[in-house]
This record gives sequence, C-alpha cells and structure tokens, in this order.
Amino acid sequence: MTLKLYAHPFSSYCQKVLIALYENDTPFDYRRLEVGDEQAIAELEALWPIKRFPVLVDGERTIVEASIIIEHLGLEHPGPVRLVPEDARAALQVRMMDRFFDNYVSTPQQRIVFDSIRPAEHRDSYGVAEARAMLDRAYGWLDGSMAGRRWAAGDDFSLADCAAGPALFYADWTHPIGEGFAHVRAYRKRLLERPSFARAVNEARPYRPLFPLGAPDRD
Ligand SMILES: N[C@@H](CCC(=O)N[C@@H](CS)C(=O)NCC(=O)O)C(=O)O
Repeated sequence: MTLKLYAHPFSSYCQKVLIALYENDTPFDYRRLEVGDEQAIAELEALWPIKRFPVLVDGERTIVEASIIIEHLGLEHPGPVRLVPEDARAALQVRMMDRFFDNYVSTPQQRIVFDSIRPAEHRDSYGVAEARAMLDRAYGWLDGSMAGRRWAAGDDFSLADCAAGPALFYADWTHPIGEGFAHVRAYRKRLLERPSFARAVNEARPYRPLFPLGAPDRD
C-alpha cells in the first residue's frame, strides 16, 4: 500500500516528516499543497478539517501531527534508522526533546511570522515580544543541553532531530541565534549537513521568496 503525504516543501512541520521518510528511503506519493491548488486543498480539508499539514494517508488510515506520523512510520514502515528508540526510557527522552522543539522553538517562531502577515491594525507587538523572549530562553536552555551532545537526545539521530532541523532553521531566520549560543549554532550546522535535512532544505529553496520576513541570503 503506497503512502500518500499531503505536504508543502517550505513548511517546517512537513520537512520534519520528510526528514523521517528520507532517512529510511521510504517510498511515498507526494501530494504537494501548492498555493492555489484548490483540488489538493479540498482533499486535505476532507481528510482533516483542521486544515493543518502534513497529513499522511496509509491505506484506510489518516494520520495527523508530524510527531505522530513519524511514530506511525516507525511502527508500520520501519527502516534501518530507528527514530524512536525501542527502549521506553530512551524513547521518553526523545519525545521530551521533540516536544521542546515544537512548543518552545517552532510555536514562538510561527507566532512572530504569522503576526507579520496580519493586517497592521491586528498586529500584536506584546505577543511578538513574548515570543522573542521565549526563543531566547529556549536557545539558552538548549545551549546547555547540547554541550557535548551530537544529536538532540544523545548519540543517535532521532525524531527529536527531525523536529529540531526545520525548527532551528526558521527560528534563526526569524530571531537569530546569537553567537553566545555556540552549541546551538553548531548543532544547527550539523543538522544542515545531515543528507535527509539537506535534501528537504534544497527542495524548499524555490519557495524562499514566500518567507514573510524576507529570507536571508544563506543556508
Ligand atoms: N501541530 C501540527 C502543526 C502543523 C502546522 O502548523 N502546519 C502548518 C505548516 S508548517 C500549517 O498547516 N499551516 C497552514 C495554515 O496555517 O493555514 C503538527 O505537528 O503537524
């Protein structure tokens, strides 16, 4: 049964799942949600009225939420790279770091970007300042955590690194990771060198003009 992924190459949560698929060379049909493709968007809405992506269709099942999709792939379509460890305690550490990147890096990053595309009279400068403060706290905590660590949860590339790649990629564009956070900067660089993430970043290159804050000329 072929997997079908509803996704957009420039979306951070879609890249998170693409990294997992590319890590294991898992075959899938890529249903691209291009801007203006009403048919693809209607299919997405029929599957998931919340209208957030990625969404994975596996036979009769529709799976939503990037982390859950990656967990599903590990259970139903495992490959040589295990992204969630079999050991329950090690898996908990991976899931904790995955939550950290979604909740405290991606969420404030998106809050800043979405604010920038609101009509001027609906902008929320207080909310944006809170989001920037959260990103600084997140960078600080992560810097200590990554000292002496190669990947987010230790020696092995995991679900948490799938989350970290796009989260730190766009967070740095949105609220630059200062030189004081050397371990975070080095980790972001390592992530960019990982072939699965490098491929996702390359596939998204043509969409950079869409970045509302203006994409920097790097990465
Ligand atoms: N919690 C969801 C978040 C998904 C999400 O926010 N996706 C964004 C793209 S990165 C989206 O669907 N944006 C469409 C919109 O905001 O209308 C997950 O982990 O998959």
